[in-house]
Amino acid sequence: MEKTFLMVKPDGVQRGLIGDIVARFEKKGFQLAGAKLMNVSEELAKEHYGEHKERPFFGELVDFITSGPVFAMVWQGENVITTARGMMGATNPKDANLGTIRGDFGLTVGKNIIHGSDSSESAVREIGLFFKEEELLEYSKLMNEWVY
Ligand code: 3AN
Repeated sequence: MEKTFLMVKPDGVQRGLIGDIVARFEKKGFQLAGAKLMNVSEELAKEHYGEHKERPFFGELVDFITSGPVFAMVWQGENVITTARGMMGATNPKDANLGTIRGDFGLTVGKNIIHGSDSSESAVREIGLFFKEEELLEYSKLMNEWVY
């Protein structure tokens, strides 16, 4: 099943948006495979944002993502990579449609609430950077007498 890496950034955690963001992906129908609240080390931040290392905002990006806890997640389901990007909205919240996470909650490109993998290659790379294999769970919906 297709998987993607999503991360509520420090601004989203500070503003108490974890629950709202998780709820959106749950309600859409995706399945949570792993999640944790964690601090991002400078080393992990530089590795994660490696493709931006020549960009003028690289230092700012690393400082911000290491500035406080993030909520890292792996979600799975059909077309989850593309659909999650759509649910996040445009990189710059000023261009993001209302109804998207960045459109509803964000103001500036530097603090845009959420990260999501942009391709299947990025998803594999980023899941591997943030999660150990044993932290990702495969489970099916149980048909128990207490689920109705
Ligand atoms: P996305 O997160 O939508 O994939 P990218 O990969 O282009 O966007 O950018 C990675 C992160 O870099 C963004 N989430 C944003 O926080 C930051 N960023 C992008 N452009 C700028 C910019 N012009 N100034 C400051 N930060 C930026």
